[in-house]
Amino acid sequence: MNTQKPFPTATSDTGFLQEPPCLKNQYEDDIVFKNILKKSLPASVLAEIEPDLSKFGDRVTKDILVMGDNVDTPNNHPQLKQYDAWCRRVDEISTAQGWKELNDVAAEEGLIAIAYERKYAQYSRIYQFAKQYLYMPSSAMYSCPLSMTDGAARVIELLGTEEMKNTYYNRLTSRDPKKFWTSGQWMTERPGGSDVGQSETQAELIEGSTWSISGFKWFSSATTADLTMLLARTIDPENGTVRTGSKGLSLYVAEMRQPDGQLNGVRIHRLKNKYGTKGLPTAELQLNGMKAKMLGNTGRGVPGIASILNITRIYACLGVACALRRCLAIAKDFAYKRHAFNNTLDKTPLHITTLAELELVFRAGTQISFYCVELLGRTECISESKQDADILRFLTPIAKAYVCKIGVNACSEAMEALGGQGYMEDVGIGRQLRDAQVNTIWEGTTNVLSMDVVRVMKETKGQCLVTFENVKKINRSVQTTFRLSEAAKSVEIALNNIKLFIKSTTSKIEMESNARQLTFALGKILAGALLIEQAAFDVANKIEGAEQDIFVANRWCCVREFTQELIPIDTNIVLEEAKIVFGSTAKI
Ligand code: MFK
Repeated sequence: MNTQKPFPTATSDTGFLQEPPCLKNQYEDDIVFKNILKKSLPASVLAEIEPDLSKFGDRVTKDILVMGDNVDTPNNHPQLKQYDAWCRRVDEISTAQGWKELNDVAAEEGLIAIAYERKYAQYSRIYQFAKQYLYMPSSAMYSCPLSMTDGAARVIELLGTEEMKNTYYNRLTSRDPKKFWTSGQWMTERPGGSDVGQSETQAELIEGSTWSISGFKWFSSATTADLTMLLARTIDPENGTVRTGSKGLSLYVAEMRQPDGQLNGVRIHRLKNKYGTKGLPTAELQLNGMKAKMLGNTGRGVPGIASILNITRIYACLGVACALRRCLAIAKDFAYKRHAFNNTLDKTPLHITTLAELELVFRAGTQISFYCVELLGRTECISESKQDADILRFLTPIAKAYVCKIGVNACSEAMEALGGQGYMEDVGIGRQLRDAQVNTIWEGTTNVLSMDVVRVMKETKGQCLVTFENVKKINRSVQTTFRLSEAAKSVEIALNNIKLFIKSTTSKIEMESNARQLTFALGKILAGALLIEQAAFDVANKIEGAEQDIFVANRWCCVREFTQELIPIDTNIVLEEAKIVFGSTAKI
């Protein structure tokens, strides 16, 4: 008979009988991330930036995490004061002290500046996003204004006047917190956020190059930003008419406040009550005569703002990958400490199998994210990189749609790995999950992005799939690595399946009904190729973690579902069934 001494009496002072998980240095503790950097950066660049990354990896577990916690404390959530005591309209948003501090940290640490100083040419983007990767999970969504600031800086660099570059661009890319400005991006209106062509806001030329903008913006994230990029329907100064649809929209830039500190024709209608991203002020705005300047040409607003979108979409993709990394850091440390059923969880087969599956998702998502970042850097810094730009155009919607979708589900699983403790707010997973969820939605939902993938395929007459020739190249280069050849073969088979599907799908309705499956299949294949490439690189360079990476690549690519990922739905049957279940008699 097993016996033991009676337990001491549990009281409210004894606490949960569990050593809490702890966060280690988020750079030093993350071999996956370190190996991606080794693969994507010249050794000399990595050697130069590594001390900064290590220092920052420590900071994000200390003072920066405290700032993020401060932002996420319910009493500190943004508040809107619309009137002062004398019933004068003031429309002031108050934010947490941590929110202001996170802004200053972002400037000082060069979270935007690094990309535009271009000290390391195309590799500057990797350095910058490496710091974003560390910052995001601790920043309580300050990464949202930063992502739009980054996109705004790029758009001004591409389309701005000299004056805009000397003023706005310099501020957006400054390292001095006193000079540093952030930018919002206002696109979504009452008719919706996806079908931008229905926008109602209008712009009228009032004098010189100054426009007056009026309308209603339904979602303005980062309402406390200093600047904003917005779409509006241009009233033709010659005949006073407007063009309907998205071709009637132009891109404008406006300062949030006038030189006297008053809001620039903006009324804050109300703050949004969101599911997550609680510390981030998102508002509905009434614009009445907001003074603005046009950026780019009349009627080219959508392609103009797309330069911002293509950057914020990469932030969304990486944002989910690093949120998952944070969840896993907590869940894995917990697994070593938590005793249950006579063992610690790390010795429980089902527990470690579950966490290992999540680790695969994290590695896949991080590989895809940094591949996009690498392409972004090349596109910006290498003048002949038209091919990289085309690849990036095709991969960005795939990356965001796929990584956000698999990553959010994985964050939810990671929460479960801590049982009831995982569901507790202060443990740190709840915030990651809630905030990660927005990334599947904002800047293009999964379905909108899947339709974008189909659109690019159509526009390029399938040429964009040449992108995936790169995947083949990656694979061919590792055929010699015996232990990866099966995985490489799997990738080829899956890719051929996709090509067959595209060739045999001639009807628009069939292609659209399968757009999600197609996008996810492309994402999965891309991840497979990148995981193989990483493993091959590690083996060739005798890098710590090579053995693990070989297992990861094989586990990702050599399962039956991988080659069968794209199982097209039979449109006729599915649509008919869906209509019956939905109760629709509409002709589709
Ligand atoms: C973080 C806190 C969040 C708080 C809560 C937030 C909740 C959500 C708030 C939001 O609503 S976020 C905003 C979400 N909206 C979007 O992200 C837009 C999604 N819709 C799309 O992306 C549509 O595909 C698009 C608006 C672009 C469709 O517009 P059009 O005009 O019907 O499409 P069209 O004709 O294909 O594209 C017009 C031009 O833009 C074309 O160029 P050309 O005129 O030269 O032919 C396209 O090639 C170009 N274009 C479109 N997308 C592009 C692009 N160019 C480069 N990159 C892209 N991604």
